Amino acid sequence: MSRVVRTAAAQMGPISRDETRASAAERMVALLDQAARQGANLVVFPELALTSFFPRWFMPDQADVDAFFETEMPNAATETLFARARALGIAFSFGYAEMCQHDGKLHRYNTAILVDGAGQIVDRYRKVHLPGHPEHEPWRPFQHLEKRYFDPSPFGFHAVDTLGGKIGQAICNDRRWPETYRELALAGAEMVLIGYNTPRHYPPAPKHDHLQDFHNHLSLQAGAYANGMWVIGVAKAGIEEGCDLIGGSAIVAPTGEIVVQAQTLGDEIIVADCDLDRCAEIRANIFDFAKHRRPEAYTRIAAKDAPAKG
Ligand code: CDV
Repeated sequence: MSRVVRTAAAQMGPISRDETRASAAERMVALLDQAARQGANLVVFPELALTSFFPRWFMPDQADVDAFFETEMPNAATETLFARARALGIAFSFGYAEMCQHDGKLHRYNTAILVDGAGQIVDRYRKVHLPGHPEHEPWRPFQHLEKRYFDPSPFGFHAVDTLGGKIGQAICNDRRWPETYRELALAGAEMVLIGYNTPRHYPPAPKHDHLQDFHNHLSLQAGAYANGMWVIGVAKAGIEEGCDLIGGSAIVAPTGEIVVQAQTLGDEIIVADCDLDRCAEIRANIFDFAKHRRPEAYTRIAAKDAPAKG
């Protein structure tokens, strides 16, 4: 049986601070329709797809922060998106700021969900690697307060059975960490969906600004190749509230090759036929984990102590 997932990466252009969730969701429906016309079975949207990337603003009043969070999903703003995808039988994923209760406490996560073609949420991933800083740093041209506004996920990485294979998710900064892909590969993932919001300017190391697109593809391609899996990288791109976000959304094959890449910094669909059986090209050869992996030599990887300096 064929295990080809016709996958659309649905890059989104900027979302302004005053754009409503309903308007963002309408744009997502338009992209979904476009992907459906191209025969897609899966549509992948970016990180925090319903709102502007709000961690760029210091908001002393928690109520202003909480206004960017969703307490249920689907909700009034996204109901049409869920309904349209279900009518078309298309699976989709997107990121949003999630406020929820567990362990008797209130939590705020940077979350991505995967919804199957029947409209069921089959995976909910919370971002593990939260970049940035917890306190207001006025010297920066813009803030990156993910460490202040979100809890780091205690749930780790996982892969779910859907679309005829095993699919995993990660979010933005996670894609730079080799551990993300290896954990997902060990969980069996054959495809990883990764939305991102990446400013071109990185205030603590501005000399790397010209490398942002390179580092994006380097990470996605290395992760795909070293683990023999499909990686779908999807940007929110363009000038968002004065902040320049890179594009470069890409569908990367298990060989590490970019199969298709976005050409704009706006709302744009790119589509590729992702044959999950192609994972074996790498997994049955150079990265045959069972034959060649040496976990006994990797004990520092999961140790909690800080690594030796120098
Ligand atoms: N949304 C992100 O996680 N952005 C980070 C920035 C801060 C570097 C990223 O890794 O792209």
